[in-house]
Order: sequence, then structure tokens, then C-alpha cells
Amino acid sequence: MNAGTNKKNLPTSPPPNKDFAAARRDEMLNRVEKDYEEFKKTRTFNFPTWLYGPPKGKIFKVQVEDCPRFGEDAYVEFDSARTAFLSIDMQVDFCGPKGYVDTMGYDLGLTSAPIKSIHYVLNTLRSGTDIKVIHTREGHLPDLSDAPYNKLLRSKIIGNGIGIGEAPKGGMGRLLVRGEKNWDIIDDLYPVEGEYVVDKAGKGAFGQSNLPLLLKNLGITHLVVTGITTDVCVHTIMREANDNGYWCLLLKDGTGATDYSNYQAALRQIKMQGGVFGWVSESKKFVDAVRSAFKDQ
Ligand code: C5J
Repeated sequence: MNAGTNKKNLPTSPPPNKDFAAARRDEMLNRVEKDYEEFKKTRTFNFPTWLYGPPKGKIFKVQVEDCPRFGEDAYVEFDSARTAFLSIDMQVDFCGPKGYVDTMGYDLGLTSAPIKSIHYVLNTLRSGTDIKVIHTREGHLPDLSDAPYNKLLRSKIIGNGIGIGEAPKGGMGRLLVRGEKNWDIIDDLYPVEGEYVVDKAGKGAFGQSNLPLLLKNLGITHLVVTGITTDVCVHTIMREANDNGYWCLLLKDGTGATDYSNYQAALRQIKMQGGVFGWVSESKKFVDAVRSAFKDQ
């Protein structure tokens, strides 16, 4: 038997990373304690430089609603160089005529409602900021090899015989199929050079796309989220991102759902439990904060 081991030849002293884990836990809890005291004074979720390092861009602060409790406001701080703006699935299929949502019979007024606000934010971000812009598109390969059977069947039933992979009469192509005109992003919000486009086969983006790799490689810590639909793809991505440690802010006028009460419920769900999936604000508050940080440029 070697020194420091027992009969089974297992080490008798704790391995060094047990000390490391305890030290890290203590540091984390001390930081939480300190930032909790700070929050009580400033009502601000400061950008944690102890965690991410010094800011690489401009720091700006956005007012958020119903946080920590309904009826209360707080602020979230962003480092522009570590922030990505997400425009989720602003495709003809979700907000244009003869697309997937229209074929299912929903009111396009609800899903096209956020176009104006997203456009307004994009204009600001495109005028000389270092905030990254990422567009996503939901869609399947033309051979449908990445489309689950139950998704296809359900869409055919709700579409009265026209489902994903099929082309409605008078439309622009096969529903939710990559490469079709209806699958692409609407002209008003079309990506410009220097922006990123992520294709995903599902509602989420952390399992079926390269979004996680992109965020990691770009050094992103904070996400500003817009797009459609609030209760499906937007919520799924926000939940995934939140679980992966990203700080997520949803702009409520920059999103819409096929059902207005679902939209309202989706916002409430984000804000419950002190912000269980992140924070909610609006485009003007975000744009004003960005503009004031970049006013000298
Ligand atoms: C849906 C999405 N609603 N982009 N997709 O099927 O929310």
C-alpha cells in the first residue's frame, strides 16, 4: 500500500480540485452577497467584470419592468461588445401571406406587429455600434430528413391538408423548407453585410444550430431578444440561453405570437420568480440607452 492510499488503493486525502470547488463556491456566494447589497442600493444588475473581465465596448444600462416583483422596475447593465441582438424567425412563413402561419389560419396582424420595432432597433445598431446582430430562420432540408414526423403530421392537420414541406396554392414555395422564398427573412428586416444568420431545424437553437458556437466565439454574454413567435421559438431560445448562463432581455414590442393571450402569458412567465428566464423591456428604452452610450461616435 502506498502512502496516502487505503486498501483499495484509493487516495485518502481530498483531491486538490475539491479545495478548488469549495473556494470557487465561496467566492461565488460572496459575490452574490456583495451584489445583492449593491442591488438594494442601485436596483441594477451590474455587468460582472469579476466574471467576464473589464468591458470591451461601451457600458449601457436598460430599464426593465416588473423586477424583482410585479410593479417594480430595475436596470440591467450591458457591455456593447459582449451583446448580441437576436431577431428570431422574422420569415415570410411566420408573418407573411401564404406562409406557414397564414396557412394554419392565424391572424398575421399579430405576428407582423413587431416588424416596426425590430426595424427601429436595427437602424440604431447598424449606425456604428459594436453590438452583434444575429438573425435566425426555422426550416427543414428539402428532403425533410431533419423534420420529425409528428411535426409534419400535425402541421398538415391544422393546415387543412397543406403542411410543412408542401406548397400552398398561390404561395411562394414549400412551407418551412430551406431555400424557398417563404422560408427566408422578410425584405423589411433582411440581414445586411456583417450580420449573422443562423439556420435551425427546430424551435430552439441550442440543439439544432450553430448558435451556441457563434455566441462563444464572439464572446457574447448578454442577449437582446426579439422576433416571433413569443410563446414558441422566442421562448424556447430564451429558456435555452438562460440555462446556458446568458443574460437575456426581451423587447416586448419586438415580439408577437399567433395568439395575443399567449403573448401576454409568455411575457409574464419570463418575469415571474424575479425574472426566471431573464428580463423584459421595450425597444425605445433599449435604443435610448444604446444611443446615449454611442452619442460621441
Ligand atoms: C413556430 C416559431 N411558432 N418561430 N415557430 O412554429 O415560433
